Amino acid sequence: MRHACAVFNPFPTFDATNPQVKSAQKTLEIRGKSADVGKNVILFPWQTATDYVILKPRLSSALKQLTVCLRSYTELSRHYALFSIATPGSKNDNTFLIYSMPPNIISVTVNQEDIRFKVDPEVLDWKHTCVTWDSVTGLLQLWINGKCYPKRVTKTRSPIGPQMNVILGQDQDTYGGTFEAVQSFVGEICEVNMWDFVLSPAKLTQYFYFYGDINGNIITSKNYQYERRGNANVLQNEFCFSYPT
Ligand SMILES: [Ca+2]
Repeated sequence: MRHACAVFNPFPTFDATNPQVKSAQKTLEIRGKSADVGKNVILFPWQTATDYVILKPRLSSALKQLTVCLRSYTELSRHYALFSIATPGSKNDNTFLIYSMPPNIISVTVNQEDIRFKVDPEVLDWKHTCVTWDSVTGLLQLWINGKCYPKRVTKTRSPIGPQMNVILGQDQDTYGGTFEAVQSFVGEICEVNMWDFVLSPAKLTQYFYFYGDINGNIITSKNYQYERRGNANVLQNEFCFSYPT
């Protein structure tokens, strides 16, 4: 039987010549999102202590400033690690950690100093998170979905690295290890970028609203340098936003 209306599948197999993809890209351009919709999405399918991705930042000296941005999508209502940096020689190694504590707290730890931001409650949608930190002033900013939460200042002023392990999907309690399944991330992460400077408010806002040419200078989502472990998987040419929005 012939249907009166074609059923539109918003997530067809990515093919730039596919009319459905072209149509979706057109709509996205109208909505202010770039036609460059095919992204590398990292999928963490299960709660384990063995699934994670190691990112390889390009670093020659310790970080005096940093910005980390990423998008995430999860059903988790328990605590989970979004982004974990550990450096050698420390026991409980939260050198830099973005740790979500649903429904409305995000902990950002810098050099073991835990700063808790009160945030809007989590909803079941893609979430854009950016954190910036300046070691000279201690200024710490958390941006979620283009909203800057009240700025904080850390007591710690020690630059980070340059030797470091950057891990997605788990919280490092030691350098490169000692994970707990109950703190693991389950869901999707994409557009992970990191800079060795503090991005301007204009750039941070732009990167939330537009899915264009984002290219972190020490970690870039354009071309991840990574190793994956366990069942964590990198899917090519996926969407990393809900459709339609
Ligand atoms: Ca832990």
